Amino acid sequence: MASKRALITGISGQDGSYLAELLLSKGYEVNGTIRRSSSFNTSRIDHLFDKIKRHYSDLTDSSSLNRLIEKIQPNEIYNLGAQSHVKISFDVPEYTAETDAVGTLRILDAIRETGIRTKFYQASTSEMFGGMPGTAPQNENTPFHPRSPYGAAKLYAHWITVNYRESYGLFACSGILFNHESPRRGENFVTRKITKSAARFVNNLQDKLLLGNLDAKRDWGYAPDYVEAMWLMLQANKPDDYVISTGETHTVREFCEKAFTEAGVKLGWKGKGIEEKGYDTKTNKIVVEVNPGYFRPAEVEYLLGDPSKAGKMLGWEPKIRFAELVKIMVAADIDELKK
Ligand code: NAP
Ligand code: F7E
Repeated sequence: MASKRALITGISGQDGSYLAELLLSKGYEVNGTIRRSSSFNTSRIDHLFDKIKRHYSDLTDSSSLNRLIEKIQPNEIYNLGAQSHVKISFDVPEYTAETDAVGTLRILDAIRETGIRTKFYQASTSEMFGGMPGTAPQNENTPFHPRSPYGAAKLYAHWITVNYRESYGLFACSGILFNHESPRRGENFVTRKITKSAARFVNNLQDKLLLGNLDAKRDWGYAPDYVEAMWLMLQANKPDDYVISTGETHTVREFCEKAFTEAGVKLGWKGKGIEEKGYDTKTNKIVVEVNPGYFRPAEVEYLLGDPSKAGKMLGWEPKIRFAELVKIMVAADIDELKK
């Protein structure tokens, strides 16, 4: 008999899959929501097929959420489901708000209405800070200034989580997580796009990598470390909000250099702005070009998190940092090609 029951929205995503593995290793009964799709969308959790319970649901559908919460009576709910792509949120702002903002309210209200005693984790994000000049390193007291429909929707979800904690005494935590990556990262996020391209480039499967803003700085951590922080938040004596990050920041350009170095190619750079190009210093072949199509209407230029509260209160710290993260991701993409 499992010790605790968990419900994870977005179990088929990067974090959902790692969190499911972590909770299974701790003896939980793991339930997760998946969406109906015309093509398979469960590749990250197929290896857990007979260990987890999967349920069709959607964050835009209150009745399915109410029914599931009532039926499962989870001890812990992790709300990881989201339209999580910042640039795409400018194209589908209303859907992003429905899923990421109102979807969170739907779960909180289902908990309140049913009166079920459950702990709640909200997947908040450093995008809520917006990386405004003079605010780094960002911590739990840094003012918010979202720069995208995604950031704005997540900020509503953050505050409604805090509000339901303060209004109704729910054990509800908001984890303000900075970017975290892994070999399971979606292929249209910049890190995975780069590591996959580096692997393909050295195998003569790809000629060029087209990127947007090379100067943006991110505090990139490792997803399996970050799902552990989610769990720790729900094991604390009292609910609270925490920044989770590595305390190290790098540009997209640096990520590129490191990834190509891992794949065996030393990159050099020439030109400025949209004319900037990355080239293979051995052959002079152009490898990276800037394509303004990847620019965003408003950019978050600089993120650097201060995770000291999580260190002090939860005993959490990142195990994997930038250099090792890039190494893990490039090695995984090279291995993938060998298969
Ligand atoms: P991800 O890989 O994009 O996974 C998102 C999950 O949400 C997927 O399972 C997706 O299902 C599901 N989903 C999308 N729309 C939904 C809807 N309408 N109803 C129900 N589920 C829906 O994201 P991630 O990187 O694992 O991130 C997990 C959570 O943390 C997200 O809320 C994200 O916004 C947040 N976050 C991520 C980071 C990061 O750096 N990774 C940092 C801070 C916060 P499909 O598989 O069917 O698409
Ligand atoms: O962009 C720049 C881009 O899409 C990172 C999500 O998980 O983390 C993620 O959001 C940076 C940006 O992640 C390309 O302009 C350059 O400055 O990998 P990304 P993100 O927008 O930081 C936060 C914490 C979340 O919560 C989100 O859910 O890289 N960039 N060239 C590019 N970005 C992409 N995607 N593609 C490019 O070609």
